[in-house]
Amino acid sequence: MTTTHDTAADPAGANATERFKANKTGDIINTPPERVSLLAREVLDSVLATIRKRKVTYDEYNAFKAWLINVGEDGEWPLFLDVWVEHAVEEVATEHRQGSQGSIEGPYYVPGAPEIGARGTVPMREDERGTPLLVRGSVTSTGGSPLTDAKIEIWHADYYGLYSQITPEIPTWNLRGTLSVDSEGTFEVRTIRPAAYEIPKDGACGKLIAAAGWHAWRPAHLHVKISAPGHELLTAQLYFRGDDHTDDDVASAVKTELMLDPVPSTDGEGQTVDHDFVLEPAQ
Ligand code: MBD
Ligand code: FE
Repeated sequence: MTTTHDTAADPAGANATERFKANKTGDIINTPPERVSLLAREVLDSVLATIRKRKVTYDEYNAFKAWLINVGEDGEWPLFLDVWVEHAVEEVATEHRQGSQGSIEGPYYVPGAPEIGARGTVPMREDERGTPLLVRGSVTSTGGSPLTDAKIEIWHADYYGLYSQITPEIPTWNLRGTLSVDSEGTFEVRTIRPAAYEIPKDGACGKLIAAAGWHAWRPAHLHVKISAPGHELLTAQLYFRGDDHTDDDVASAVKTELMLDPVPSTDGEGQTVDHDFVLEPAQ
């Protein structure tokens, strides 16, 4: 990556950009011109409305132009979009659902995490820091039947708020795993409680946050994707009741239905929580 401005941005942003290019097609060629025209026109109109209403100056316009260039140079378009825009797309995409609430995917999903069965521990370092956490539950269809072929992908940050494959020098699949539920549709996954996550502050997104006087925090969260044949993919995040920033997430992605309330484990150290997932039959 070549940067032509003076910040050396956290590699997390650029790594997320590479991931996005590897995972997605994201092409607009199948969108009819009328739709492109409508969306582009409305977005531009809302920008123009703000310029007129707030009497935006040339200095502000040029600062904005320089900042947009920086977002690209820092590889932070996925970070920017997933933090400030994705939550509305997720809301619209899932508003028809009767099943479990979803939340945004965010920039750090990697497909193909190691299989750990129906009762497993996510890959972690021998000295992985953090409170041990056991999450157990079931996957059912909205009608109530267990989905015995369901898979649960889980990924999350470590005790320091860092993700494998995004921050260098963390083992490749650290705190990333894929569960297959058992013949009753139930699962148990052992991991550690992640820390709150502060989005990188030394790139263009951080510049915006500093310039606006905002904060960069997301509450601690577990990311999940639950899939089963004949059902809509459920992408969600789970949060912890009472944690910092559950009510002022920079990414606006917290929902009350996604809040966990773990209790001390009876069988030893750490905490346990039950959480079930209900999937929508595919349309
Ligand atoms: C994250 O871990 C995340 O989940 C989101 C949405 C944005 C930045 C980092
Ligand atoms: Fe995250």
